[in-house]
Amino acid sequence: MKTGIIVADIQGDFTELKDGPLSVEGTDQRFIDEIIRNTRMLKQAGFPVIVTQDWHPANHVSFYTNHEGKKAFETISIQGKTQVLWPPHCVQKTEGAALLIDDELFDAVVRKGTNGKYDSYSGFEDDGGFETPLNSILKKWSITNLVIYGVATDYCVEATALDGLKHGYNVIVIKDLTRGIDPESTKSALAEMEQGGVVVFDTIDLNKLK
Ligand code: VGL
Ligand code: ZN
Repeated sequence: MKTGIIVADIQGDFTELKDGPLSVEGTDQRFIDEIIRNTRMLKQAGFPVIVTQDWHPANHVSFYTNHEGKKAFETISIQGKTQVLWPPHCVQKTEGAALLIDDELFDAVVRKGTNGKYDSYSGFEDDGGFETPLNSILKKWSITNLVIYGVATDYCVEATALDGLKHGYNVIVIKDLTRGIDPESTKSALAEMEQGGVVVFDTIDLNKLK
């Protein structure tokens, strides 16, 4: 059994701290400091750390600005799937897409949502079924257990956690180190994860990790 840490989308555009266009409630300085403190602790304890990074081209399908007459947070259907139309965010190479975690605190970055045609909440694969390098990195490092936290609980964290189960990993989500976009869907995301077999802890207890 070997545990790997996945820190989801800690980027300025998702935070109140940086006044991001898609800022998630509760992502203030204190929250980011807690993310950094815990990530440093886990890294120092010897766990490999992988961060995901939402990384969209400017013409990305999920931006409402790329759909005439649509407003932010309206939904459309793409190939039978509901797509939320977001304010433009995490555009490749922009300041808002940058990670708020120092390079020395992680071992790999997995970028997602890089194909303009597909959204990708999961760190494993996008809505078109194209895989990121995440699974092969985890396999290469013989990781069997995942600890996931970051933003957003109801999108990236949930999708990555459920995909982790699907790929055969044991998955733990740390509730106090996640923040969600919508209170209702955040609540149901936590319930769905637990029903699916994700273990939800409030905080990190090093004694419970292997
Ligand atoms: C995400 C909204 C838009 C996420 C990405 O990964 O949580 N949420 N893009
Ligand atoms: Zn996105």
